[in-house]
Amino acid sequence: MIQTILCDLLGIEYPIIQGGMAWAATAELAAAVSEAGGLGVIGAGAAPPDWLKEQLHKTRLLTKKPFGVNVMLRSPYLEEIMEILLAEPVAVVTTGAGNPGKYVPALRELGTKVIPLVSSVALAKRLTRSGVDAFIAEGMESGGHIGELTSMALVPQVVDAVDLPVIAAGGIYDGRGLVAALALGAVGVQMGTRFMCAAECTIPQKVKNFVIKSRDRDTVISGTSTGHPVRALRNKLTRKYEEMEKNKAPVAEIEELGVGSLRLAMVEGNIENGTVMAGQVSAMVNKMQPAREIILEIMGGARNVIVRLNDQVV
Ligand code: TUI
Repeated sequence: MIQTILCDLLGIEYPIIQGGMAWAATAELAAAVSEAGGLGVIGAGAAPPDWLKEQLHKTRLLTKKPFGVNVMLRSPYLEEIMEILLAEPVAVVTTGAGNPGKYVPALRELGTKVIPLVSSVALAKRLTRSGVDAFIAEGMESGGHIGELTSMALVPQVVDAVDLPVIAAGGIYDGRGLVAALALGAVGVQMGTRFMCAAECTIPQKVKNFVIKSRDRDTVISGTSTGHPVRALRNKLTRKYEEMEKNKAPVAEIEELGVGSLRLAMVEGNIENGTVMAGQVSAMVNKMQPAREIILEIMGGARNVIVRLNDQVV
C-alpha cells in the first residue's frame, strides 16, 4: 500500500489524479476513476456551461466518491463555468492554461480544494499567495497546452520553491513513473494520456486506436510561434501547422487552424484534421483497459519498483 498526504487531502485511496482532458474526460471516465480509488476529473475545456452541468449530474449519479473538474482558464465560458462550480460545488477544481488567482477564495470558501497546473516555478510561487491547496507541476512531455521544462527538471524545482504538496504530471505512465515522481518529492501523479484508452473513456475508438498504434516520436509540438504550444499526435493538421510556422504565417492565421480542432478529434473522431492531444507516453499505451485495472496495475507496479530499489540499498 502506498499512501501519501494527497490521499488524506482529497479523501482518495490511491495518489493518482486523472487528467482533466477537454472533450475526453467526461462523466463516465471521471466516475470510473473515482470509483476505482483515484480522483476522477471532468474536463470542462472550452465546452459550453450546459455541457458541464450535464456531466456533473451524470457523474453524481455514477459515484458518491470525490471527483474534480478541470477549468481551462482560456475558456470563452469561464465566468459561467465558475458560477456553476460555486452553485454546485465539487471536491476539487484543477485549473490549466492560466492564473486562477481571483477565483480561489470563493471556491475554497465552499470547501473545494483548488489545485492549479503550473509549468514554471514563477507561476507556482505567485499562486502560493492566492491560498491554493496544492500544485500539479506539469512537464512538457504532456499532451495539450504545455510549458518548456521536462517533468524531471520541473517537479523538484517546484517542490523546492513552495511549501505546498506537489503532484507530478507529464511523461508518467506506470508504477515506475509514480515512484519516480515520489522520488522527485511529489505526493502523487496526474495522468491524462494513460486514461485515454480506458474502457470508460468516451472518445471515439478511432482516436484510441491512433494512440495505441503511436510510437515514441509520434507526438509533435505545434503553435510555438503563437505563444501557446500544444503537443499532439502527428497528422495532416500538425503537418499544416508545421508548414505555416515554417513560412512564418501570421499568428492569427495559425491560431485559426486550432479552433474547434480538439472537439473534431475527440468527439467526431477525425484523426487527420483534428488535434489529437496526447503526451509522449502515448507510445506506451498499447491496449484498452478498465480504469480500475489501470489504477491497480500502476499501484502494483509501483510497489514492485520500491521492493526492487530497496533490495539495492546496501
Ligand atoms: O492546461 C493544460 N493543458 C491543456 S489546456 C487545453 S485546451 C486549450 N484550448 C485552447 C487553447 C489552449 C488550450 C489542452 N491542454 N495544462 C496545464 C498547463 N497550464 N500547462 C501550462 C499551463 C499554463 C501556461 C501559462 C498555466 C499558466 C500560464 O500562464 C499563467 C499566467 O497568467 O502567468
